[in-house]
Amino acid sequence: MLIIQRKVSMERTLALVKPDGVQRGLIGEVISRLEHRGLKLAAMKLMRLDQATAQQHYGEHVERPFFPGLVEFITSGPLVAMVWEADGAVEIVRNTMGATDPKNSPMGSIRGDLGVNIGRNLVHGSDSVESASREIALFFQPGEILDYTRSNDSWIIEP
Ligand code: DAT
Ligand code: MG
Repeated sequence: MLIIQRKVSMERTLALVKPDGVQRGLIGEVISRLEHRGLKLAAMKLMRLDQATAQQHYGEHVERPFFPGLVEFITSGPLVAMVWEADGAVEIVRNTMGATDPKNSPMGSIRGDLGVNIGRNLVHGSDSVESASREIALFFQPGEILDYTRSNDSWIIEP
């Protein structure tokens, strides 16, 4: 009997190039780092976030003093929203981005190499699988997230 084994669905995470990254011409740099790492791009769009979505996205920080400035900043211009896929995508994307404050972020990380200020830290990555599914649903319709085969997968992931 032939048993067709479906591949276990890969972990997905939301990544953003925030408005500072777009204005500084760092969209390609961020995408390159995530692509070169071996993550697989499942969705991407350039968009401007409205107030309500921004407040929902950063809902966990609503009581923090930096919240109004954060919402103003994230809605201040276009950003690039992406869904990246890998076994452990949440952790891999967070590690590739570095610490929240670029001052404490190691060299080699996106924030450590490219930023100096916590309020202009260029990128966002979901902090857990639960946050990822909530955030992905805020930014993307299910039909905008693509499932496809990448021909070099066996050179990145041991089958
Ligand atoms: P992260 O983006 O690493 O998940 P977070 O969820 O704690 O960090 O905070 C969300 C964003 O809010 C962060 O990317 C930058 C901003 N932020 C966090 N702490 C801040 C602070 N103390 N002052 C100014 N902005 C801050
Ligand atoms: Mg966070």
